[in-house]
Amino acid sequence: MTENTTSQTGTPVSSDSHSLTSGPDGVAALHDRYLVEKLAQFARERIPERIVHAKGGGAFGTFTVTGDVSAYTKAALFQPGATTETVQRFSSVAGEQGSPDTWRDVRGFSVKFYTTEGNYDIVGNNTPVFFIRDGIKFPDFIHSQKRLPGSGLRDADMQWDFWTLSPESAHQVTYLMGDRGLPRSWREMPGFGSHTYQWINAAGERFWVKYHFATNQGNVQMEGAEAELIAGADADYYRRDLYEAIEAGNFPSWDVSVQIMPYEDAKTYRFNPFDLTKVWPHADYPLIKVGTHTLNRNPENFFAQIEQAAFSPANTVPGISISPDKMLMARVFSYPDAQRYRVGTNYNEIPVNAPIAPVHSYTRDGAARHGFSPAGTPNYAPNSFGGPVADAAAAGEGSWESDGELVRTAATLHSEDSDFGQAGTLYRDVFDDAAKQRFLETITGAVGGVVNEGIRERAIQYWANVDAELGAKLRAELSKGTETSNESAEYVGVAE
Ligand code: HDE
Repeated sequence: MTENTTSQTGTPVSSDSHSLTSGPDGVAALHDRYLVEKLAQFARERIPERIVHAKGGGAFGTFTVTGDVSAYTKAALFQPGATTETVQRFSSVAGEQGSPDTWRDVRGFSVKFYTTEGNYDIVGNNTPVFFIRDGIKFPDFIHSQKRLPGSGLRDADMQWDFWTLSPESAHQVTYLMGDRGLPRSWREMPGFGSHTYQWINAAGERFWVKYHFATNQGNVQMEGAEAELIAGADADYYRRDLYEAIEAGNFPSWDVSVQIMPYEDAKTYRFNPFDLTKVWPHADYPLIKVGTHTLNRNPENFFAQIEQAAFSPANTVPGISISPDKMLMARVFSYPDAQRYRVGTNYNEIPVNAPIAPVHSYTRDGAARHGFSPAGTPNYAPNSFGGPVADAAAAGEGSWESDGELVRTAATLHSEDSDFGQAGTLYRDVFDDAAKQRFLETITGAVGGVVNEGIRERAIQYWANVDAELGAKLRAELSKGTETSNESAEYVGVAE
């Protein structure tokens, strides 16, 4: 039997086609409360899009532990044989909500684990490093990658100005301009926790850890020209690919591994292990397999379950903590702050964000509050009436030594730290000859879009610092470009 339409308060309504008017050709009545409700609700359908990672898609899944890392963490979700339900969101960073999926960009890789000890989120990217190493630079970095305030256009000068004045970006820009900047789909790319996190085992011993998600669909990329065509033909290419694969029962999966660094090694390791612009070479810290993450269920409602999903590096569980990475510490503040604004104060009550673990909290009220404790429960702590009590042992928070003077300064350099070293290694040792050639073409196109001579010169020097020969090749390619454009300018002049 078809159900009758009702208002939001459950009252049957008489029409979804006709407003209440004074006669068939007369004025509309303000007391047509159903018309008013429909239009008022409609005008409020959108919430602010994420200031970064606005365009994305996602699905639900299951994480199954197949290895044994109990020597390094006591977290329940990583104990042998454990299975945990998850939700994952993929995204691009700079584009707006309707932007094409195949624009060259870093891709977000966020997983929320609904564990028995509370929600645990890994909010990473498809690259193991990032453009900057101090969160105070993030708003400026993002402004430079988004749009000019005047024209509303994206701008190569602004992008390269920021990057070349922030040389710590070189490693990530090498990833971005290389093949990995254009994955063929979200299914066919890896994921990384990127930062160094802390793990704590049952005996209280601490370790530093990095997460790796290796795709079981193979790492596949697309070429620049194809990506541009798809950007025009199907802006939702990645979102569609993921949805259709899961609908067809073709469930994508990733093998999850970790690199483990003993706590004391961090002090003397050749790279500062808390610098997000650096990787730990696998030869130093090999991958240890933990388990497999499989996506197996599409959202039933994109807005409720994906748009309102709120991931945060602040969501840790006993046995897992953060590290003294300045980027990570800034993120621990920023995500819940963004979500209180974007979704609302009580965003953790929305089903996609709500933990399966019971919540006993003294926070209360706020817009659209849904949950509350039984009337007799005290709403302050400490109290004498049997309210919940905090337990340092159960929380198992991480820690590290820190008793320095308050300063504003760069983090300590370790013996092999430099802005360009690992970028050069990636270019020389990881890219094969064909990849090197594609890389040169991509940076020639990107730097070729820079109009300001000083910034263009700095961009050439930036790549020369990554690899001297690469810098020379780029200079040669760009000077060819200048000749061509001069010729065509002359030609246009003649034609006129
Ligand atoms: Fe984010 N980032 N970020 N980011 N980020 C957000 O959170 C921020 C950074 C990443 O699928 C925002 O809820 C700061 C690194 C992903 O919903 C915001 C800094 C990495 C997503 C925010 C960074 C990321 C976001 C936007 C510098 C990879 C999408 C709205 C310290 C390791 C999550 C929101 C999703 C989203 C802030 C840097 C990944 C504003 C301040 C590094 C995957 O809170």
